[in-house]
Amino acid sequence: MALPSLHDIIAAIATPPGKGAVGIVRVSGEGSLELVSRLWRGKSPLELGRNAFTYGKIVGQGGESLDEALLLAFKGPHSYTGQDSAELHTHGSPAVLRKVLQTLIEAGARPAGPGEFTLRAYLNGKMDLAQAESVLSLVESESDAARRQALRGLSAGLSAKIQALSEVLFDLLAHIQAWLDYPEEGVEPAEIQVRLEPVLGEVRHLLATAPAGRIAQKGARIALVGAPNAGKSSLLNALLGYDRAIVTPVAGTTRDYLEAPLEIAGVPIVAIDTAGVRPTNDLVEKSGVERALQIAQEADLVLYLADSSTLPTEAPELPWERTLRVATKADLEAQWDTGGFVLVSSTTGFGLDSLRQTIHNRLLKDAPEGEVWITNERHAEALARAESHLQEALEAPTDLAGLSIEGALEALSEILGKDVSEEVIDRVFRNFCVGK
Ligand SMILES: Nc1nc2c(ncn2[C@@H]2O[C@H](COP(=O)(O)OP(=O)(O)O)[C@@H](O)[C@H]2O)c(=O)[nH]1
Ligand SMILES: [Mg+2]
Repeated sequence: MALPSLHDIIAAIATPPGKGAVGIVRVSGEGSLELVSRLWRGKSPLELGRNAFTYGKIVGQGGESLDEALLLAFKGPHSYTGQDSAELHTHGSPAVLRKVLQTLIEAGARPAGPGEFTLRAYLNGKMDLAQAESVLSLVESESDAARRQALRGLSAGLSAKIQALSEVLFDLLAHIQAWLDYPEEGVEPAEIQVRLEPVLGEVRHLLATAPAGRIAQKGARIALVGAPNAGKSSLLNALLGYDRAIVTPVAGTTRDYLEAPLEIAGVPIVAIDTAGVRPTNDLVEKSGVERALQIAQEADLVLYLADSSTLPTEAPELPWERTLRVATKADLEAQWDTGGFVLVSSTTGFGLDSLRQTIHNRLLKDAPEGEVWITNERHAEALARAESHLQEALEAPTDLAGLSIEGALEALSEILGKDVSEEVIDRVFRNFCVGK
């Protein structure tokens, strides 16, 4: 498979389908400003300053006026793609945008593939692969946490970290080589360990943020589990702010499960209300209970709800390391010691904010605010490989440690997109939208 050529002029509608106040058509490639100038009535983009805009008319090949527009001209290499580029900001009509795109194509441009502008930016060295992936994450971010992380990645937060780690490793390699060549002058092997350990520590620290990064990017599934009448459906409704689930004093009301999307402290959540867990011979209820326990096993976080106003029931088998204990009905008199539980009342709203905060902290617990997180599977996979190579290097005799360090360096450089195969590049950009 070959990557698309860098040498032709690409064009695409950059704004989403549908009507809007403004629509944008992007063009990039050597000769793109000349091409646009032939379809432009107004100050020529060739006579504009480096990054400048002007107002005028877009005309068809026959001179027919297509729309009044703003023309933004970027002289390469000072552009997003690194090549001459232009943006036409037209009225946001699908008919106008299609016509302008078609006219550009008739004049010699070709339709851009998904992410091809960003692909050019990467291939022209305007950004590394991790930054390009952050562009995609930013476009796709649906939560505030995801947006912040994507922006951090775009401004090379992760890249700088990877670069710094790689430099330490390169330095170490040089020292090991020196030691192999002149053992009497080089560093002691013990010193190599001392310098490797912090690198491994950093890699592990980064890797530990991956679950939180995935949750920030894709959201989390939270299961509400507990005995019948524990207040699961009431809590779901209270968190949602409207009555989604049926609430009754009759135990066993919720027999199937029910999913509802919400946002907790900037993280997209799917909350799952489940059937109350208790021993039963009712066939429907029994499969509801089984399903509830299954959902708990698969959830990112489980809320185990227990009614504080009645005598405690036996807790079911739950993934306790991912479970938060919640005592419900705090407005009633407690019948047991609720220490270690988050105390809430869905009736009065007591404790809901603190529950939200606790959920947020649990979901993102290994990802400190203000630091770089791993939000991308490809990065997590490469870091995991770097980790095992570094572990190997620590355990290997000095003359062999170099090989493992080289392995780690290779894995790290893949994150930045150095020496990656066209397949990898293709896979990254395939997920982009056209026009980005
Ligand atoms: N006083 C009080 N009653 C509650 C509270 N939450 C739920 N209930 C009541 O407890 C009963 C069972 O609630 P429900 O949400 O259906 O429990 P589920 O079976 O776990 O889904 C209903 O009668 C609710 O009105 C609460 O915070 N305070
Ligand atoms: Mg219920």
